[in-house]
Amino acid sequence: SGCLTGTHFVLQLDVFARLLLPFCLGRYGLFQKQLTLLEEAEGGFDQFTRSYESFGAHRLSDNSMLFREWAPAAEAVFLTGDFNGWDKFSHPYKKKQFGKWELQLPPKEDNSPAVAHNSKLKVVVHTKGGERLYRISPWATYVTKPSTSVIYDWIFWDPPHPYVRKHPRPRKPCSLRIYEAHVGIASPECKVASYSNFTHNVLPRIKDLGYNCIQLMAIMEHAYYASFGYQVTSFFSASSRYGTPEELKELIDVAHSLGIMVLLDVVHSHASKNTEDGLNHFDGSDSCFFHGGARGEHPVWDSRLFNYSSWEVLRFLLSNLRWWIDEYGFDGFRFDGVTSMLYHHHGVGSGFSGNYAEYFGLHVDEDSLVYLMLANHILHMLYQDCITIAEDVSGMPTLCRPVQEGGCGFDYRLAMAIPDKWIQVRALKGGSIIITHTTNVPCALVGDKTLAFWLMDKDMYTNMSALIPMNPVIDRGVQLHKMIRLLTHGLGGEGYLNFMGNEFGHPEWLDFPRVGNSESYHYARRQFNLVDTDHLRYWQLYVFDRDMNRTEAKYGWLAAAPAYVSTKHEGDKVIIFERGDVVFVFNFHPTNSYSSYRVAVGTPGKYRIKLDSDDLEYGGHGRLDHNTDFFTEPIPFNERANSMQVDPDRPHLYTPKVTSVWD
Ligand SMILES: *[C@@H]1O[C@H](CO)[C@@H](O)[C@H](O)[C@H]1NC(C)=O
Ligand SMILES: *[C@@H]1O[C@H](CO)[C@@H](O)[C@H](O)[C@H]1NC(C)=O
Ligand SMILES: *[C@@H]1O[C@H](CO)[C@@H](O)[C@H](O)[C@H]1NC(C)=O
Ligand SMILES: CC(=O)N[C@H]1CO[C@H](CO)[C@@H](O)[C@@H]1O
Repeated sequence: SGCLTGTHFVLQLDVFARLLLPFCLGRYGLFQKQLTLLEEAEGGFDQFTRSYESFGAHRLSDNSMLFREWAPAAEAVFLTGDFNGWDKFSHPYKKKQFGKWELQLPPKEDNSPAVAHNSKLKVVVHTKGGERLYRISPWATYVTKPSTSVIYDWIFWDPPHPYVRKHPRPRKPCSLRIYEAHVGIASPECKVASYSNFTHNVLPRIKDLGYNCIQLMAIMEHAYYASFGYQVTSFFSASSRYGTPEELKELIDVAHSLGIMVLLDVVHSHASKNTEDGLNHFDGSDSCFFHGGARGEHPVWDSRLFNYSSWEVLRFLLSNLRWWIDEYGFDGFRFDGVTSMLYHHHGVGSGFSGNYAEYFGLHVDEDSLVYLMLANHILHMLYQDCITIAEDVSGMPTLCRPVQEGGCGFDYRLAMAIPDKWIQVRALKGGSIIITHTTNVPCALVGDKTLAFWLMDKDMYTNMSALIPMNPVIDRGVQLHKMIRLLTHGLGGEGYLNFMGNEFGHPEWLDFPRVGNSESYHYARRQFNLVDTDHLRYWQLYVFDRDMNRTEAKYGWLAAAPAYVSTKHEGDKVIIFERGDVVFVFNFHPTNSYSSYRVAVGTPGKYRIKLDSDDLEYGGHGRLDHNTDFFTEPIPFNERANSMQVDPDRPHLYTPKVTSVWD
């Protein structure tokens, strides 16, 4: 699980506004300039950002066909495919202005289109150096990998009965509870699972768990499965590994019918280096879509970096965003790799300490910053309920401020390792809780143990049965797993993100089939069968996750102001905070129990236990009486006007456990 933070992180920085203002004004000026250019371009930015309607391959209403590409360094461009018996020279594109190429084909004699649905195509690029290159259109909407080849095919996708959306998009919720999912690993079987399986087998679980948003990873086609979707080769193609485009559209539509929004994990920070089935060297040059030279290569990811100052790159990427929303029905994006985009050093080898010089200066890449501002501006203007999340580890201030203030305009930031964010949690350092492992950030997750496995390790193989008494490792692990999730949920930010499987304490780790593990799918799956086996404790962890979300849905702490932490006692390992009308009480101590523990409370009144990780149903010990009324007393404590004694009538505040009490 991870957490999302929106504006409140930045609010604290308003004192520094005078410091930041000149930079923000500068950034806003650059943004305004680009926006004005876009508005004056080719029919305004609405049309510009729908360029997927004219680039690539299209059947027009009269069944004639239009093909368009941008290949500024090409000498000549041809279209070849099933339709012309793979003739390399019979169908040349016409050279247009600004490096564009166009080809029009009239309908056939029987008025059917020249290129049929599901037939294969390729762009043939002749370079000035005399090379002949076979390419997939960067705008291809469907690409498949034949079993006989390692290179993808470009398929012209134009189904006679396209999927028609039946359900309206859900409105943006106040509290965002995100289920992060990867379709391919979403089954217990040792193979790639499908969109349809996800629709029928996983969506009902997500609904039951009380999540109101799904973040789908690894959708944009990536030739290398083990890249976890982060080495994108075809930006407009939904991965064909899991099924057809129509099946993904159905998945999203069904999610909408359940009141669940769907976000795409969008990778605009870099691109795969592949040439024959990727974007790299599309026209034979180093600089088409990407920066030429060293600036165009990521120092660590072995991938290409976009030239965001290029007009055609803006067209491509902005149109890409609209494509996923308009064509597929996605409701927003998590932008991957924002840290890498924001800085010329790509965050490599530089820790971020929170010093302002780190965020404002020459090492900030203003081209990509302006790109992100444009993307957020356009998305929020065109789609009222669109949600954008930045994956940023640097803590760049203003990321979630409106574009008009010189900010980047994101709704949320995925808070991963911002030390400042976890000040409250530092009270626990050196204790037995491993807080950094709560962030199930995909990159860190691959090859890394799941949270449950960190806590319980090999004991999970033998001692997860609910029919035998818990051994000490399982007992501590099961209790901590719930407490860490609730702590993240309550304290983390303005949203909550859970990686698929963590809700039931998925064991082991993730690893994709690759040469190094003999192409094994053993760890590239989610063992939903574990939670479906009712005598195992996974079910107990699952039910806690469900009830945690449902409780949040009722009391809305994610949408409330940041938590007020009244107690963070290093020795006792107790942390107590209030958020909204809810008081959270955690005792992380491995052995200590406390009697009549005094809890500071802002709002006076009567409190009752509403969610208790020690509940028997959740694999707890059932030591708390939920029928007790806790009354506050006007006794000031820890800078709050009121306080109450938790568990006053009982000898102990048992451990380990967590209690949430509220009015
Ligand atoms: C998809 O789901 C069905 C059951 O609904 C199952 O039989 C099949 O094996 C699943 N396939 C994959 C790849 O998950
Ligand atoms: C990026 O694109 C701009 C605009 O087309 C161009 O002037 C510039 O040279 C490109 N930068 C690199 C490093 O290729
Ligand atoms: C549970 O784990 C203990 C070690 O802590 C082991 O001795 C025992 O055999 C396990 N129980 C079962 C039922 O396997
Ligand atoms: C998306 C979802 O399932 N939300 C549910 C969460 O739990 C509350 C309380 O049980 C329900 O009212 C929501 O519909």
